[in-house]
Amino acid sequence: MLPILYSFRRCPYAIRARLALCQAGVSVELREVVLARKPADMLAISPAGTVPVLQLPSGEVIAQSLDVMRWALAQHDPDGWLARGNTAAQRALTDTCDRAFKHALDRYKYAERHPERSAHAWRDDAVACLIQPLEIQLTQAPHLGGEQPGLADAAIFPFVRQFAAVDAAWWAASPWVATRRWHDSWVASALMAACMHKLAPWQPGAPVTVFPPAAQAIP
Ligand SMILES: N[C@@H](CCC(=O)N[C@@H](CS)C(=O)NCC(=O)O)C(=O)O
Repeated sequence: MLPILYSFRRCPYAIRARLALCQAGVSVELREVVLARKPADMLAISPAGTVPVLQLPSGEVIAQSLDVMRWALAQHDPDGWLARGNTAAQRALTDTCDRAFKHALDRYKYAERHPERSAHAWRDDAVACLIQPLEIQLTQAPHLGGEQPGLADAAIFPFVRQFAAVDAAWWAASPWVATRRWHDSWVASALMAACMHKLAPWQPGAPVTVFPPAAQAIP
């Protein structure tokens, strides 16, 4: 019996979990969720109802995306992501991504729901808290992990991807050259391609979808 991952294709938390599972080559049963119609099986194991949620064969439930990443890489970590992505500075940057940056990103993305400030004001907040610090780091080395990516790169990238997509023309002309290069290399990566397959929403009794696709699994 495989672990079961409830996931949503476009959710940045779920993308980071899938990136780590794919990097680790740890197979799970992937269940694509529609957030407006969460499956009862998922709510039964995780009443908070957020994705990703991983249910292990033992019954243990891992309901935080960073914990899913660490669990996967603890099984198999071929490129040393855990060691490369675990400095205090990287943890602080990941925390900023999940809190202040996500807060500003959601308001930049849906500015019409937050008329108290302009979209540009939210974007400025997002730049100040995460994009500028990222740019400083990524000017010194191509990845947060150094010459190679690590845990923090994979944890933060899906959120920057969302940020970049809000206004792609602005992003393409922005001064964040090193961060754009880093972002583009992740967008073009085989790992992302393997993580972004479109799936029909899961329903009870549906055939099992194994993730990652066979080529990425541990032989
Ligand atoms: N702290 C959680 C946050 C996960 C989260 O908030 N996921 C969003 C989707 S991107 C969600 O499931 N929201 C619940 C909903 O929209 O009903 C984690 O790291 O896994």
